Amino acid sequence: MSSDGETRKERGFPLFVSTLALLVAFTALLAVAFKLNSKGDAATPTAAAPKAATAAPAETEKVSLVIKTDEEHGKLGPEGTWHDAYLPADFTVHPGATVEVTVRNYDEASHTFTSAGLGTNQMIAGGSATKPATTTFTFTAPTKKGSYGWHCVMPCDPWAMTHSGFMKGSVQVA
Ligand SMILES: [Cu+2]
Repeated sequence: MSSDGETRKERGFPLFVSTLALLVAFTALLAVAFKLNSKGDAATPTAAAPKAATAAPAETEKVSLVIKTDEEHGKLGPEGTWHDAYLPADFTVHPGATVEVTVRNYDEASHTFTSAGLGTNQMIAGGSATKPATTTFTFTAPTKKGSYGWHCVMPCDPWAMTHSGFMKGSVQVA
């Protein structure tokens, strides 16, 4: 490596030019940034839009239930007999949530999902063992946490209608 004066002088000029170029580039960048910034200020109303979007979305919780009959071995009772049942009969939702319930009924008879506490009295259409009928309904979960009972008011399986976990159950708001 040579370190004489001539080499240093030769090196000095390109260094000066590149420094100048860098300075010009930096100034240009600053100018663009400033321009963008002032543009952003002008567009303040549009910049507020995403804020409104994040506050808006309502929380929707989806619940899927199936109804099967005693003949389809819906649910075995503790006394050893099969019964009509909502599967599952109990589920949990969050306070204040919009709950979308989808029920696939494999029973030819119709049932209901009735609950004064949840504000629901939904008829569930009859289907068949091979082609279930699908009913979708929505309710708003109470804001107060707790256990909310529901039951089926259609005369179906008398034992199931009086036993929790079959044609009645509870929704936990937690
Ligand atoms: Cu029923």
